Amino acid sequence: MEKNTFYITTPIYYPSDKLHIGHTYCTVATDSLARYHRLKGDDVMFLTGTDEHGQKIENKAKEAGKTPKEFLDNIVEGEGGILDLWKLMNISNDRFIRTTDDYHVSAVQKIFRKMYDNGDIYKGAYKGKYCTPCESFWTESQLKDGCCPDCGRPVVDAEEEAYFFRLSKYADRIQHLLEDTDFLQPRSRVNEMINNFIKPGLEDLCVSRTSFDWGIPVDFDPDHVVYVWVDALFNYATALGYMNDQRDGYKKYWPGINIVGKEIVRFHSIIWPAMLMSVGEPIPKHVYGHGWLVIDGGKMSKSKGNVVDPYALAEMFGVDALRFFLMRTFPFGSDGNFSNELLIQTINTDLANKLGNLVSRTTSMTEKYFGGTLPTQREEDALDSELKDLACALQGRYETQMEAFQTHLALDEVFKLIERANKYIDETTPWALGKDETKQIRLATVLYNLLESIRICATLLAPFIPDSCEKIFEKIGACEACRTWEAAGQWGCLPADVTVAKGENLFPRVDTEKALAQLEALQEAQKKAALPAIEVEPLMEESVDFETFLKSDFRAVKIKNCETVKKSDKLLKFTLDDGSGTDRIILSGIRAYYEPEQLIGKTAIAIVNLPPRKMMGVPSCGMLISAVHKEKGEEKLHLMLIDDSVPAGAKLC
Ligand code: ME8
Repeated sequence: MEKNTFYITTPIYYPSDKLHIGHTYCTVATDSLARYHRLKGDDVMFLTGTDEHGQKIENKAKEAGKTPKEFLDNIVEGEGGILDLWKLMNISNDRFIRTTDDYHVSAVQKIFRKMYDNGDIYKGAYKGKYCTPCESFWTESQLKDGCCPDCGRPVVDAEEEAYFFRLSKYADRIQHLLEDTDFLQPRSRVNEMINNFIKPGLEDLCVSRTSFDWGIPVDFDPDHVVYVWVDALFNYATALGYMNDQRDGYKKYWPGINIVGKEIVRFHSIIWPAMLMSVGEPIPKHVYGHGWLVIDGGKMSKSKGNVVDPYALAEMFGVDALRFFLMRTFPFGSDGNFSNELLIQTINTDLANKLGNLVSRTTSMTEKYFGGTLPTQREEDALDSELKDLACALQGRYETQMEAFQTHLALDEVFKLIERANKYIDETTPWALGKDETKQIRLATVLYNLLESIRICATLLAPFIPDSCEKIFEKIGACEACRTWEAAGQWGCLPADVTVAKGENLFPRVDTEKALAQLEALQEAQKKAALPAIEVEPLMEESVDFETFLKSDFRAVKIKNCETVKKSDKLLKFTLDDGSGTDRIILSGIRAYYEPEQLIGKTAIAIVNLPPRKMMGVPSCGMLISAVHKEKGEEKLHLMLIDDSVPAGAKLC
């Protein structure tokens, strides 16, 4: 029988920085959907990748002192880069596209030309509002409080010669697509698109730029580079060989499903189908706009220093625990508030207490009472049917939710059975049966029912936590044939004389306090790392008149003695030769930076005509001059020391 094909994609992420938990969330969700379809026997093509052109990347590379390609290669393919992250997270993508790949570059040039030749792209002049970080042009009416409606940052007036795509021509067809079909999901996103973008009138879209170089050149007008969205959106097609012969599968897999975050739904549900209509290709089956993971109600951002690092979390809690948390906790179509407490709570409640306990109790009792292998006789009881009925109905319920992209609800269904099975243990009290010689067959029946429930749950959990489910299958003695989609809909697949192996604990409980402290320390370190390497105070805007300046008497001074000040951990007391013949005493708050002995005999600079000021009971007559700056947020101070050949009392002018 020919398999159904299933094509699914994540957005292609900007490799301008390391990816964070938000990107990981989308990729894990898409991976779970891809794995679910593979489990069902579909021929799956799962694509992810990176969106590598544009001004932001060009600027970042410059900042790093690298060429864009060097910069990108490091972030994408380098150690700890994007490919490594997906490997770590057990992402099962079949392909990975980089928009700098040759086949994509030449295909985009052909696509651009095709739209130009058919009259959908024309040359004009762009005057508009431009958001540099988002690389988006906006119309006045789309701005929110005069700022970019996506990121809220200020926009600038921009004008340049540019090519335009006739988006307006497709307005009616797009409106129909959004309103009358199930193309865009969840449905709640449709109104937003209609009200914010279609109703105010679709304007033609700027699709080329001349103000930066890091992009795909328009081959018939090389002053222009293809502006980000034509380049980015068509990745989903070129990766399958559309307009190139270096990749294949377009005929087989197209059209597919694009999973995207809510902020790029506009591009995927309006611009993307219009461009496909223009080149005469089928539009995606669905675009699904998932919600954001937010922190304290706001978006994560590097500059706020609140970006959550998936590497650190996976290392601390395990990859499957992190995957599970992301998929179990946040309803896929809505925003969700990320917190470390919630992560730990989910691991402890669902994985350790519910699933982990069920597996370990069942396998350890099978070992304890039957040496690991169940006898084959059975003795049914009325208590069993409720568990079995729930287990047999699970697959259908799960499927309904998965087909509707309601991954969190699919997990809910699985956990209903897990919870029911734990309750079944309490009801049947196998430990009591174990003590009674005459109840051995009943005990074997109870344990078999539990193992079967676990098998069905593990099969349906496998798309979410594949490695852990593999281990569960090993523990409960499930053969390959017991792990299939078909078997998940049937009761009684495990052999009657099944052999189990308890083995190690799958999901150890997390010590909340310890883990939270560890995470906090990690986040502090991260915040610090995000601080600028060197920070100096901005120059003063207020000017000082020359006369006033000349009144300051700066002198070279020799440090005759330097000592700490009793009861002060800040001050050093300096005895100075200022050339006058009388010792000068100055106190300076630089104890944290110098040992007194270090400074004796050195030549420094002091202002000597400040009025004396008492500190810790000692009058200080003047001030020593230091240079200060911040390094990674930490104050640094350098006492200004000058050449020892300068005599005491020499005036600085
Ligand atoms: O927009 N919560 O790339 P990008 C949930 N290159 N998901 C999040 C998230 C968060 N806090 N932050 C990011 C781009 N994401 C373009 C896409 S596609 C042709 C071009 C996820 O690196 C979410 O899926 O900014 C979002 O849409 C995507 O990362 C944006 O990644």
